[in-house]
Amino acid sequence: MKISRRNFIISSGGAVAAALGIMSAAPFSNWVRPLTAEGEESEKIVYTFHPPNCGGRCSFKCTVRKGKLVKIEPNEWPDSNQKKICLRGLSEVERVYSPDRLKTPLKRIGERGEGKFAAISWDEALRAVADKLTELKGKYGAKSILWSSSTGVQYPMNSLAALLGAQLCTPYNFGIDMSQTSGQAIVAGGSFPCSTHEITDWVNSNLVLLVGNNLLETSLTDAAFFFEAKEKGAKIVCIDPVFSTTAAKSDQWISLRPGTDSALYLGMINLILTNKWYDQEYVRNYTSAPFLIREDTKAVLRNDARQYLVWDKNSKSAVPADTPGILPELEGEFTIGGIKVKTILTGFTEHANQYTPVWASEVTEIPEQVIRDLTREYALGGPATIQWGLGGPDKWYHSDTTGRLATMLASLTGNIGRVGGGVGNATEHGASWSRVVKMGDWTLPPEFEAAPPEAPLSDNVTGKTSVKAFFFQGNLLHQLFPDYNAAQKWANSLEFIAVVDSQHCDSVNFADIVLPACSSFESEYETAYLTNERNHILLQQKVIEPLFESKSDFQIEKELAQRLGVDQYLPKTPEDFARAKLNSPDPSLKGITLENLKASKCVMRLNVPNEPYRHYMNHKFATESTRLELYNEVFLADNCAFPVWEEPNEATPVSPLYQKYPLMFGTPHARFRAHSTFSNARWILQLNTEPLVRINPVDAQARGIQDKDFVEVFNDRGSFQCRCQVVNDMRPGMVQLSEGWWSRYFKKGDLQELTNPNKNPRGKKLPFGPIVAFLDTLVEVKKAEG
Ligand SMILES: Nc1nc2c(c(=O)[nH]1)N[C@H]1C(S)=C(S)[C@@H](COP(=O)(O)OP(=O)(O)OC[C@H]3O[C@@H](n4cnc5c(=O)[nH]c(N)nc54)[C@H](O)[C@@H]3O)O[C@H]1N2
Ligand SMILES: Nc1nc2c(c(=O)[nH]1)N[C@H]1C(S)=C(S)[C@@H](COP(=O)(O)OP(=O)(O)OC[C@H]3O[C@@H](n4cnc5c(=O)[nH]c(N)nc54)[C@H](O)[C@@H]3O)O[C@H]1N2
Ligand code: SF4
Ligand SMILES: [Mo]
Repeated sequence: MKISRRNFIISSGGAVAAALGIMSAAPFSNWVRPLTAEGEESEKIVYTFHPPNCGGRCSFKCTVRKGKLVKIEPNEWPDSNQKKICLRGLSEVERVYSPDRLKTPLKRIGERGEGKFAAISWDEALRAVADKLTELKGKYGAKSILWSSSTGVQYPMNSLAALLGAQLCTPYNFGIDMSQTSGQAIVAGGSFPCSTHEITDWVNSNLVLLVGNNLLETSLTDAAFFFEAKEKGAKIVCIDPVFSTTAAKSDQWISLRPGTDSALYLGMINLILTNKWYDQEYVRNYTSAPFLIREDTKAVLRNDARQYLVWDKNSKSAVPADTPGILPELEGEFTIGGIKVKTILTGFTEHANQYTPVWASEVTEIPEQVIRDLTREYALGGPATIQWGLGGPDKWYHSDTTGRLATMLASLTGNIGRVGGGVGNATEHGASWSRVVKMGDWTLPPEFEAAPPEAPLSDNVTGKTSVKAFFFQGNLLHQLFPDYNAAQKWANSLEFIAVVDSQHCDSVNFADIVLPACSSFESEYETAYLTNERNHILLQQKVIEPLFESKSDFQIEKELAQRLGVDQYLPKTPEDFARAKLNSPDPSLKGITLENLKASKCVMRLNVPNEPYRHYMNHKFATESTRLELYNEVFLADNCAFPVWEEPNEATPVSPLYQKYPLMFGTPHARFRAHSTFSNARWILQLNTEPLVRINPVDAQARGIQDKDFVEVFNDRGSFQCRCQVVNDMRPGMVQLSEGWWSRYFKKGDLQELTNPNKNPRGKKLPFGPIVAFLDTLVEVKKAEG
């Protein structure tokens, strides 16, 4: 039965009822009965949490009737602000039973990528994996096995990687989401991601700058905090080449040429330095501004004891920066022992002279007056916070500089360590007390350790690493490798691939052996996994029995380990694992036990203050100087000790490719999915039916393209075909299609074929490593033939 959108709305009171109504024509009908059946012995309520990497982790109240999941509702939280759910969560009632579920272990019988498999028994599958891994380990060494898992996987089989000595690639080695954070760590120090203030602190800000951050679609569980801040008077400014959902709800939208956020920041820094809009006392005390740069070597001047020197106004001499009672000069040039030096602030001001607001306006295509007004408001109207997205400005060849500059802006204006200030990524619960709790862990004997990755995950395609086999949980090959054709070629060259997933996602097609995992609602064990998010500890429980022949990741790891003879080192049950995580002296965990969690509907608040979490309030920074560093010698050889403007690697009019491929290709995150997860959720596909590549009317007209035409999007790396959507909310010169669509929804090809694999060599010096520049991509579009 096909239901029109109108019928869909008329025939139902709410999304769940509607969806269930539709399903009444489907085989599920016998388990969707009126709720009067409540109280029947066969019905029970189970609490759990939802794990996809949407930035959420909502707590769920699930109704199970006769062993089937029939209803999902938001659970109550101790902190009622957190009680949330979204359409994707509700849609799990259908997706859990999806025809795309992997039902049995599979053995590949066709070519890699072809998707031809034969069902085999668990014993055969596990034996095949264990034998192959043992063989390759013997032949090439354990490092030849690459081990990894998609984001959102609650039980990465990292222990088994360690027991084997395989190369373990964690999200820190993916080259995503940490690019600006790397830049931030260079200025502010530390290896701590997302070092900013909890979003609930925005109510204390006068200005919130959302830079390429579409939180109203990508951090749905934070939407209420956005509106609360706005109601309390924070001015919200959204900087985005697209009039996004978030831009539409902000107080001001500033459109810019994609990939030019650094130029905007440099223009702002120019204005702040030349107008002396910086916070003098803050800059003197907490930043490297008064330190001295040697004219000869460009190094920062230090004494023999490696102490940083400043010019003391009182004694008119160079003294260590932390000498009590001194008044460090912020600006000026001096000669010390025959060496000419100038303060970092003076050097920075001279450096920034080239980045005038007129220049910034030309590069970013933001009107000059807008840059001037924004800068004045940011510098003088604080507290203000810069909140970057992990999609927009983070996935470019030079995104580290973008994060560095944002952090320097906050440093100059005293917005780090100030209530209502901050810089970083608070959305997707990036900043909360949860991030600083020291959880316990399951420990293995010290002789077992996974090997560190030889390269960032996607660099393996160069063939220069020793990898011969790839074992992963999830959709890595499709999601985390740019230039999908090159990734496939590499995958085809490997001796062995095993994939563990609950759904038949694209990466599964490359596996030699496929192991069917449970969904997050299923387990062999009453207690599944535990997580620490949003200032709470959440527990995942068995809601229903494993469907088909699926097994939990825990069970798969255990049974594989048995065949490899190392299972004695693993926890016996997931409950042991959860208890190990709670076994920590951290006072925030006091009183939080599995028993208490179960009695508390699987969600307990950490023992943490009610105040929003705020990083750096003590103004102690984990840099070498313990200050915010405005000049980074580590980049002297790269000619960017002070950050410089660099055009994007590919997506710029100055690229030689631009003549052939004049459109910048954005792949934002969709509210309908978490990456590729929910691509196949049939309830959601009724609202978001197919990939529609977005194109501006100017570019569409120039190519004779009309709304809903089938188009081909292509570059030298690959192509895809799907329908287009002609839209007015996006600048000309770019096209956009949300990432994560499974290949089968395209008429031909896949968007991931087009994305840019080039990596900035500077990336090797970054605290979180090289960056995958997904957005730094040029394409052309034409009407598809046929
Ligand atoms: N619904 C949903 N939520 C998610 C996810 C999901 O897949 N679906 N994924 C989660 C994860 S892991 C991540 S990393 C985050 C990502 O979440 P976001 O950071 O919000 O990422 P995007 O939606 O990719 O991009 C945000 C905005 O950046 C704009 N943009 C593109 N290029 C530029 C640029 O050069 N400069 C600027 N200023 N803006 C630009 C885009 O138009 C877009 O509106 O979302 C998380 N939340
Ligand atoms: N072009 C482009 N590509 C991008 C991005 C972009 O902006 N543009 N964004 C990137 C970003 S920021 C991110 S974070 C990544 C996300 O990419 P991934 O980390 O791969 O996340 P998903 O696409 O959600 O895929 C999760 C897969 O794991 C499976 N899975 C989920 N839970 C479990 C579990 O518990 N056990 C097992 N065995 N399997 C499970 C799901 O069924 C699904 O197939 O995508 C990246 N790719
Ligand atoms: S998909 Fe994310 S936001 Fe939606 S219910 Fe699940 S955890 Fe919550
Ligand atoms: Mo991400």
